[in-house]
Amino acid sequence: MTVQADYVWMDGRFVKWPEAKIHVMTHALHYGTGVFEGIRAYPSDGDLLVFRLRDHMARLFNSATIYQLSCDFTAGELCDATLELLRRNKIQATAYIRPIIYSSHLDVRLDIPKGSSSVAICAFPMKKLFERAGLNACISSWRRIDDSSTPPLAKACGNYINSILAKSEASSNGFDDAILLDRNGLVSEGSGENIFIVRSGKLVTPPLTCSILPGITRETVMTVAQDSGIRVEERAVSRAELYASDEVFFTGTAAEIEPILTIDRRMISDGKAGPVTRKLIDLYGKIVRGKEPRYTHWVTSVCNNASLARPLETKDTGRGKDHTSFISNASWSNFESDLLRETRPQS
Ligand code: PY5
Repeated sequence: MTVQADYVWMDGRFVKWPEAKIHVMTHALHYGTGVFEGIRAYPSDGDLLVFRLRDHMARLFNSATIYQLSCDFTAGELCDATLELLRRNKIQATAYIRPIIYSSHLDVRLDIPKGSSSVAICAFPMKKLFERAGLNACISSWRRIDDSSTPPLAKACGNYINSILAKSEASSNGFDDAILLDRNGLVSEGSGENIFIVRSGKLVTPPLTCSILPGITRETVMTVAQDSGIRVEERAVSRAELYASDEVFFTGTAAEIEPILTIDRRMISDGKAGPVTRKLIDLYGKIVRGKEPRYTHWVTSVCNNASLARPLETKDTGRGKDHTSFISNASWSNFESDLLRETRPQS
């Protein structure tokens, strides 16, 4: 699969796709010094709707802060640039959007000098991530990176070397994707997706302390499930518990909600997508297309340049009061209490 469109937005300019190039000595190419986002847009009633655009840009700035990467544009300006790029590329099909802030200086030194980063946005048509509906997954022999080395909380380019080791191993062994365990052997996430299990009608997902990316689809599913009366629990999940779950699914912007039918060749329940997963897939499909009135604040219209529910503010920095709205309050407080537990001296 190669992707393509007419224009790429680079540091404030619209550049023709074949001319959107960088030098081979670019720091980010050698050292992975960049942070990025994956965002989707869906066609709906002659319009194109971008899903949780502001939340993705907020996470981008959060990741940039962790690596001290500067950006000459505000989150609001990047949102506006994304909408204009989608219009210029005349995209009418399901699309994927890739903003990236990266260290663009040409040097071998490992530090990132102030003002030496660039920002670009690509937007192109992209259908499903997985060819198959319902996945055969395996537990990776590679462990997930963790907060003490390269924090998974940041969506940093370099982190993906870990995902790529896991995904390549899974593919070469005939699986669709890998599930990584964290340094303690607990379930963390997929190579590019968060993971949920269903037990007795309740949703369970690993907490932020299990080395996960705080996924925006994860937060969406948790909110929507709770609003629909499904109980959601964030807690550690063991490898064996995965095998014995009623249902297992991945969530991610690119993957959307994807059922996992087997893990390490063990069938999950009857080997078909379960009722909770199917219900969430159905709801998610409506929400991203602006068909669920309760969640229209999550979609931004490309035609009208605004959220269906409230106008887009263009002058925020991405670090405003709601800059962590992509992480639920419950996730943050679980994260904080787990951290306290970990750092408290053992009696
Ligand atoms: N975990 C990892 C390691 C991810 O890369 C992703 C997203 C997620 C979880 C899910 O996060 P979100 O729901 O916010 O998308 N992965 C990218 C994506 O666009 C890249 C996949 C190829 O889905």
